[in-house]
Amino acid sequence: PAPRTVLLTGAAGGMGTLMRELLPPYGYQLRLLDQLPIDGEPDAITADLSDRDALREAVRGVDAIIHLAGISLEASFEKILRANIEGTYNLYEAAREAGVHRVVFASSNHAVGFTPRPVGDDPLIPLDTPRRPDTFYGLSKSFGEDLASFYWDKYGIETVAIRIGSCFPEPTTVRMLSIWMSPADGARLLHAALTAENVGYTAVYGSSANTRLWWDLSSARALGYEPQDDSEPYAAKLIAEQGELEPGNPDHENLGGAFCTNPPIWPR
Ligand code: NAI
Ligand code: 15L
Repeated sequence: PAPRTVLLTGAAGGMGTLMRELLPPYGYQLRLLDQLPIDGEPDAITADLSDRDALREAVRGVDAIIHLAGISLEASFEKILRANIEGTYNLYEAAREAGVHRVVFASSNHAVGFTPRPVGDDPLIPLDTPRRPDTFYGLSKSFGEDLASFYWDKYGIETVAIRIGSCFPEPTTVRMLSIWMSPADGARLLHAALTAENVGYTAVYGSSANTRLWWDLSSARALGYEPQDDSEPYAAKLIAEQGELEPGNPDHENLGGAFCTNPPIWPR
C-alpha cells in the first residue's frame, strides 16, 4: 500500500517548510522533526539527529521517512560528521529497528559537484557518473548514498536518493537555471519517490524540466515523476544581471559551481 504517515526530518528548514505545505494535498500525514522548534506546530518533534532515543520514538509507526535534516552547506568536517554522517546513520538504524521500509534521502548535486558541466552539444550528465564530491558537505551526501545502498542490500530498506539541484521558490543565479527544482516539482518528485514500487536503492537527479538542463532526468521519470516547471522564464533577467556562465571561469566550470572553489572551512 502507498505510504500515508511520513516522518519529515528537517521540517523547519527551507525545503521542509515548503514541503509541509505541498505534500499534505497528496494525502500524506506528516510527522515533523527538526532540531529547531517549528512555529505553529506544537506536535513537531524537536530533536537532534544525535538523539537516538528521540529518533526511535519519531520513526515508530510511520510508513516512510523523508530525510531532509542536516547541514545543507559547507561546514567543518567535525560538524558535517556529526549532523550528516552520524545523523543519517542514526536515522537508518532507527528505521531498521522499527521496520520502516522506505526512505527518501536528500542527496545533493554536490556529491558529484566536480563533474564538468555540459557545454554546447556535450551530453547530459548521466546518473552513473563517478562520484566527485566538491566539499565535506558533498562528501557526506556521497556517504549517505552509499549508506542507503548498504541498508537496501543488507536489510531490505528501500531508498530513493535525490541529488537535488537547487530547490527554492525561484532560481537566483544563472547556474541555478540549469539545476532548479521548483517547489511544486520537488513535491511531485518526493511523491513519486514515496509511491514508486520496487525501487530497491535508486538514485535520481532532482530538478524541473529546465530548458538549460545539465543532467539526465530519466531515472526520476522512471519513478513516475513528470516535472511541470522550467526555469527559462527567469533566464533573461538573471543573465542581464549576472552575465552568461564563462568557459574558463573556475566558479562556472563544474556542476557544483563555487562549492568547488571555496576553500574548505578548516579547522573549526
Ligand atoms: P536547510 O538548511 O534550510 O534545512 C535543514 C534543516 O535541518 C534545518 O531546519 C536544520 O535545523 C535541520 N538540522 C540540521 N542539523 C540537524 C540535526 N543535527 N538534527 C536535527 N535537525 C537538523 O536546508 P534545505 O535547503 O531545506 O535542504 C534540505 C535538505 O536537502 C538538506 O539535507 C540539504 O542538504 C538537501 N539539499 C537541498 C538543496 C536545496 O536546494 N534546498 C539542494 C541539495 C540538497
Ligand atoms: C545544495 O546542496 C544546498 O543545500 C543548497 O543550499 C544550494 O546551495 C544547492 O545545493 C545548490 O547547489 O544550488
